[in-house]
Amino acid sequence: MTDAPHNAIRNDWTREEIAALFDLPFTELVFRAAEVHRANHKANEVQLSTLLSIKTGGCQEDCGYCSQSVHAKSGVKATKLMGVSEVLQRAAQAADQGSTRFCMGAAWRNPKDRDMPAIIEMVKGVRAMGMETCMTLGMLTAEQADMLKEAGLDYYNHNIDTSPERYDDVITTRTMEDRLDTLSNVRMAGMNVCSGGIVGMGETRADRVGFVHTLATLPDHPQSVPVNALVPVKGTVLGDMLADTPMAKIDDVEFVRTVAVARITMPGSMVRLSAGRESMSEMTQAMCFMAGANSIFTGDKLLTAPNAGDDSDLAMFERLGIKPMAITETSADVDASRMPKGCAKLEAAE
Ligand code: SAM
Ligand code: DTB
Ligand code: SF4
Repeated sequence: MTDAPHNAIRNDWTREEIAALFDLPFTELVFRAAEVHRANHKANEVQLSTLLSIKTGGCQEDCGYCSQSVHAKSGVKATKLMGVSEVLQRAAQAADQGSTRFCMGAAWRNPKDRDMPAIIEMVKGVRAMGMETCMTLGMLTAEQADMLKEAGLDYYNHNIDTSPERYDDVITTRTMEDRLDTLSNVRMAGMNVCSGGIVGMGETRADRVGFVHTLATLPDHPQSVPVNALVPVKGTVLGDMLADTPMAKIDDVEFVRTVAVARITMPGSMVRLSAGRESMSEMTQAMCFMAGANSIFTGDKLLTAPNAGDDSDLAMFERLGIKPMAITETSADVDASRMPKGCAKLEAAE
């Protein structure tokens, strides 16, 4: 195992090294992750991000976890792309609630060229509010990635979702290679890459090793790594599988381990405790923050699934002594001194 300094960036991690991290005694692993976290980030600050589904449902892809796939019987209704003014209104509300990051998601295999003008207006409008922008619209061509960069998009989210070995059991309509090509287009356009995946889909420890290994050995670490716990949705292949085999549900200790290993192997990245917080205790979330998670999605909804609300998150932060993070260092042109309103709320309460 490596004795490298806590801020050393390595892209040559082996699966054996990553497996050895997962195998550490739990408190030893979390302690090491906390050391790396403290050397690279403000340990008691967590970013508040808001998600908005700008185009819901009716997606042709067959991702086995997703309520928005036409192949799922989840009852999610398909909508058209939301208008620019409604998106900006929702972004303003998010800023008001203290979010410094606004993520817009569309249930598409890929954006069509005719959608790009509206998408670009959304990026420009949200950015003008001083928030960090992220979009997740499916696969991107190099040209579309350049257009989004030009519009000022800070991050593009496209998850690898799971290990290369497990991938084909989860999605058949696009390959892991397709996903890596999109990540390459985003990176080449000069945007920050946001890529992570889902744990708790009935995968093995070896799959979680392969998942982290794939991210940690990319040419550059994704600047942002969302770690989602599967939100089991009735009518999806994986949601139904989990309902039938409750033993497949990931336990909290293993979830925290995954966060810790992501933190140790990708020291400079934002590690985002994403979907699945609703079914986690405050203590499990606190362990995730200890192990290096430094961002959450707040608000009462993710894309289609319910989420813990703003007020309960601020109350949790207050109990844990965590401050909402101002804008992150990776979105260069946004005013770094902007204080989210959530901070003001907390300070007033002190
Ligand atoms: N359609 C685009 C795509 O898949 O590229 C963007 C939206 S998609 C919903 C974004 C990510 O959300 C997925 O890659 C997956 O990792 C995560 N996700 C979707 N449904 C989930 C669920 N039920 N539980 C946990 N994570 C989920
Ligand atoms: C990511 O990794 N997690 C977010 C974001 N990227 C777009 C999405 C979570 C979706 C959870 C299920 C839902 O709301 O439908
Ligand atoms: Fe479509 Fe994205 Fe859902 Fe897959 S995860 S079905 S691509 S919306």
